[in-house]
Amino acid sequence: HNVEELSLDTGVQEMLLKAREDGVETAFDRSEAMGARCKFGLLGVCCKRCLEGPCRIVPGGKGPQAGVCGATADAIVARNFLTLVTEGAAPHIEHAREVALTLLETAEGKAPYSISNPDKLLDIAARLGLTVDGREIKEVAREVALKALENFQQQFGVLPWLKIKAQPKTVERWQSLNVLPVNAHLEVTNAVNRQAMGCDADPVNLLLGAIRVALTDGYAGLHLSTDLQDVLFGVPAVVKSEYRLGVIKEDMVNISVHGHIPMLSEKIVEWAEKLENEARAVGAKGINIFGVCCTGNEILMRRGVPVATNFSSQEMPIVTGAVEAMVVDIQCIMPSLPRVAKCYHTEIITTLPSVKIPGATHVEFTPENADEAAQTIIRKAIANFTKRDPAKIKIPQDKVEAYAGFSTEQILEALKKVNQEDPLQPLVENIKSGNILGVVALVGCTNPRIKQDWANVEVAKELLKHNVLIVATGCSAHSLAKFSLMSPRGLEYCGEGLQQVLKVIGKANGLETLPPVLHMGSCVDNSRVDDLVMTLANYLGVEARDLPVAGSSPEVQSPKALAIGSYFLAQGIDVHVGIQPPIAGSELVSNILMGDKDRHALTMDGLFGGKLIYEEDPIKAAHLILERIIQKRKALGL
Ligand code: BF8
Repeated sequence: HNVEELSLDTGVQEMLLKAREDGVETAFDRSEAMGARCKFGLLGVCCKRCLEGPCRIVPGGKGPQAGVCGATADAIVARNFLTLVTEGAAPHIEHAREVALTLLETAEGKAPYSISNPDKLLDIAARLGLTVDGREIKEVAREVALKALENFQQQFGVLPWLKIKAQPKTVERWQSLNVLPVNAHLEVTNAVNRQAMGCDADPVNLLLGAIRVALTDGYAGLHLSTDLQDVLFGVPAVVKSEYRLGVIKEDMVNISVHGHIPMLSEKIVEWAEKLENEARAVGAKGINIFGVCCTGNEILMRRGVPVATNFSSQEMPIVTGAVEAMVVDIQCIMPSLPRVAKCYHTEIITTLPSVKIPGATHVEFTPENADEAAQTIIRKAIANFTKRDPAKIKIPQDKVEAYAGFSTEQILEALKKVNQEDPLQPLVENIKSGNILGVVALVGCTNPRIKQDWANVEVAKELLKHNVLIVATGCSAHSLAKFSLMSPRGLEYCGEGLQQVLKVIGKANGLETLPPVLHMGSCVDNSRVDDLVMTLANYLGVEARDLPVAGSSPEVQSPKALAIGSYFLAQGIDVHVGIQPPIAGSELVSNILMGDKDRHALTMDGLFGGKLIYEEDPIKAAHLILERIIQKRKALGL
């Protein structure tokens, strides 16, 4: 393929050409070499849970219609879907547990972090029913951390974080369908257990099981991570930064942070400042930290650190020949990184015991040794600066400006500048009048199966044209930022009504305009999207499922995105995916997940109020989303 067909990002195109010249294989090459994907896998009808098989069902009745054990296509597809959602939820749950432990160790003085946002801590403590008056902040932090850890321990009752966040009426519905989670470890074990050979074979029960895991993901994964990270590192507020490979600087020690956990990246940023002198001593002008993937989002949102690139092109910073170290923690890290780095002087540094890669250096990171680990990593990078091969250096010049930092708290602050007493009133009035037709969260990944950034950007532009306000997270947010949708320049893509609203709110805040896409953070920060939806729903006295809102993940690759999507479905929010989910091998499962409640007896739409929409064409997808938004508006009498 021509590089123009592989990515919309010109810097990535340039580096793909360089990789070819340097003899480096990339994810884009491997995707092409993989050829057409396995049909059975795409349909979800392959089962390899035991040693009787692997079995596969041939669609259309022309071969085996059940596995050796008798499992039908419906059971196999539903079980595989549950597997994906579980594999998506577990990483978020582990992430949240690590943050809770870090908060505990911080409160006990064992880890070198501080409580950056006592207000948020006190708010959470109050919601949890803890006594806060007259108590030391560290004492409250310790109790909140212990309460957070109950999300992984309690044997009875409902997940504590769900209880403090969800709407009572929605909780009743979940209760009646028996999908309320008890604790995160129990739910993951239970989900793995029911998928096991000879266990749950009822497709409906299995799909409800997926919803139960998705709710666990939402509350014990996403919400818990964001809340406690905000307590430790601060609630994001508007920042201006830069995007694209042009943020890599030729005359500096370049360190890329890649992965998901801010405990590590925050420390790297902190120590990079402190060790600038050592970088100067080897002839560099200083230390330049830049982000890749979601940890990039975390330090962008809170520190304004620039972002080089997103998932599919994570190998490209190395190809510039100017990156001294790529530090990784967990999730979405391609095992190919050390192989690419071998052609250059870049050192790939893994940091956690559960994510090691052959060819990488391992510097073990724990909350307690965070300062030492960060210093070791930065000193390794500084030492690598002198090993550069000038003949191999080529950095794309493109970079663009972007605004980020739109936590729910920040959005409310911005709205207060328009109406101090009743900040939501202007937003709601504009939704009622149609100046804002609805709100869509553009979330999820990029995927080497399709042209990088293209579908994310096209869906967004089409929605903006129809006056849909967009919030974004994850790698999808990176796509939109790279194409100026997070800067005032993005205004030209918006319909008139939306333009007006963005300008009014922007002016009240001393800006020319708000950007048309509001960056809400990393993938765990889809909790912020949920917070925003809850704030609106509670203000209007309706449920989330009644609002003209939707989620869209045009370039999804990770099961994590499917877990998050299922969490939105459970809330009654429609979710679009632009890559075929592996469910087409069962009509029953497809109808339950994607069908309309008026046409099928049993659907997510009927049970919860939201459905899965699969459409690869971004323009058609945008219109399917718009149709549903208009339906929801009508039901609200708008
Ligand atoms: O958690 S968007 S490719 S980096 S899975 Fe991964 Fe997808 Fe990026 Fe962040 Ni989210």
